[in-house]
Amino acid sequence: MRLLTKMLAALALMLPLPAFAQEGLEIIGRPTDGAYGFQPAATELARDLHWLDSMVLVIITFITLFVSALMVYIMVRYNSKTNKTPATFTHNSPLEVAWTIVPIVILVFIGSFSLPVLFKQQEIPEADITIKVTGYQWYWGYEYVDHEFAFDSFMLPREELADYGYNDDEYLLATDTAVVVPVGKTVVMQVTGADVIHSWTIPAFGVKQDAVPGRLAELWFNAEKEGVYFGQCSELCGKDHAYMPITVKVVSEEEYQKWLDGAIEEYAGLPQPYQVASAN
Ligand SMILES: [Cu+2]
Repeated sequence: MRLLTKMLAALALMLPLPAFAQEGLEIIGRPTDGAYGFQPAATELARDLHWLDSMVLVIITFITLFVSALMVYIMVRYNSKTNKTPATFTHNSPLEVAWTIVPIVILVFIGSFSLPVLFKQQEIPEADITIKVTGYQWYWGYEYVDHEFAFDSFMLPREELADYGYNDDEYLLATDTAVVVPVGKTVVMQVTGADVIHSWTIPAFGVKQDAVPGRLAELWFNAEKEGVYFGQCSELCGKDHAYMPITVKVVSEEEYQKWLDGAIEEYAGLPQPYQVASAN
């Protein structure tokens, strides 16, 4: 009996404890079968993107309807039956000026809304938490640079989902370890690749960044709601590209501190910088 207790205790120590931080967390950022449109926005950046998308969609709809109506009108009014003697002129200066100026005005109008959104994404604010993420063939590595620990994150095989508290339909989304961040804090992700180009994204946060070997790009987000959010590698990176998902858990500050203490204990010291062995 004592042996069994000891064995169970040893087994418990081997389990990746921080992976269980999603207990009681709602799964928010995930694709929905048969749905279209965006996942619910969990950051200001994502809300901006959704608004921009709706605004551009309205403009596109008007342009499409206008052009279609013009084409139909011309087909009906100027076909060879109804218009036996076609006009022979080749230029109409006022018309040409109009169809040059009007699209310019429309593009400048769209740009005046899209550029501020782009700048908001690309101007990286002061970080509360900095995490370096490295894309590997075919998994992600995370380094909490402020606390000098790192861990890798692999997709969970179907038969292990339940062990980690996930449902069967979270297959291809859930990972063994997850990026854990506190709610309402500015997180800066430094994104790079170790072998080929990968791309790190969480759709509900409105962020996506190519992970290019030899370059360190940055993205930032400030998640507004506690929950579990999923993403998937978004740059074709080889045969297992579809099997390197991303899991981010947004938790309360208190939960984060608890997780951090456990994670530091479990992962501290990784990756080790090269050290020359001491002579004594
Ligand atoms: Cu990939």
